[in-house]
Amino acid sequence: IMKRDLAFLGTLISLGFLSLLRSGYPQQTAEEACSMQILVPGLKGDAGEKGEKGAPGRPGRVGPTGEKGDMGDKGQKGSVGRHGKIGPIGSKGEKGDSGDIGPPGLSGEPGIPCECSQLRKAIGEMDNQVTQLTTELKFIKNAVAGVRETDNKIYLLVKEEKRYVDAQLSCQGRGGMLSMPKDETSNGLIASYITQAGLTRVFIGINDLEKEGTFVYSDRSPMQTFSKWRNGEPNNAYDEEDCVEMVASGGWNDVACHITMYFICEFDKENV
Ligand code: GN1
Ligand code: CA
Ligand code: CA
Repeated sequence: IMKRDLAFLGTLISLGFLSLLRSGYPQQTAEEACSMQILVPGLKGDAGEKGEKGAPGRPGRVGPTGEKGDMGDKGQKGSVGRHGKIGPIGSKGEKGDSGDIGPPGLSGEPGIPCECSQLRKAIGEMDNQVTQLTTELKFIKNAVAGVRETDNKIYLLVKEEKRYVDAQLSCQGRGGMLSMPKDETSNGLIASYITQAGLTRVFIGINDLEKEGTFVYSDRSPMQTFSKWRNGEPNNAYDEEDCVEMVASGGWNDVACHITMYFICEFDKENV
């Protein structure tokens, strides 16, 4: 306690004393009262014993906000979150492989009963018509057009006397070639054609124009194992025989290309 406070305490004690005198002793004289007022502070006493420890004071005011500390260590991984919202529809993917073949379908409804006998009759009549038309076509081909045919070729006798090269050009102009007998069947057919026409010889499509002694067909294909040379042929008589004729017997003979005679053309049926 400071000195000033002690003086103040002294004044208080004096005043308290005065009021005590006034209340408790009303018979006191004015003289006595006046003398009591001349009180002065006494000498300071010896320091008292140290008092007991006071009660803890009130909590102080909240301090200012501290500075931000360093970043702490990374925490542990959290648990998986909830599913997010469904995203937008993606673009169309590529076409997948085709699936396995499915099981067979159900049986169909029973058909309407047909008039089988009538149909058989109609089919029979059509068969007859086909046979008759085939015969008539054969007649027209042979007698009118004057051709002969095998399974895949048609042969035409052209009764125009021409040299070999012109005969070949004539056949090509009709869409064919000078006839090329490459087997016994076609050779025999051409031979009978010549005979039936009452002829003795025709040009066929064989020559050795390119290389003497090497005979090829008019389509430039080489002669294979089949040939029908007459005895002593080919003889290249007079050193000028590079083209070939067929006589009525079906035999072949090399002759000069510049002589003229009838000829037989052949056509592929698939080109007709
Ligand atoms: C014919 O003209 P000649 O008889 O010598 C034939 C030849 C035959 C020969 C066979 C144009 O010749 O090609 O190889 O007979 N010439 C003609 O004997 O027909
Ligand atoms: Ca020759
Ligand atoms: Ca000859």
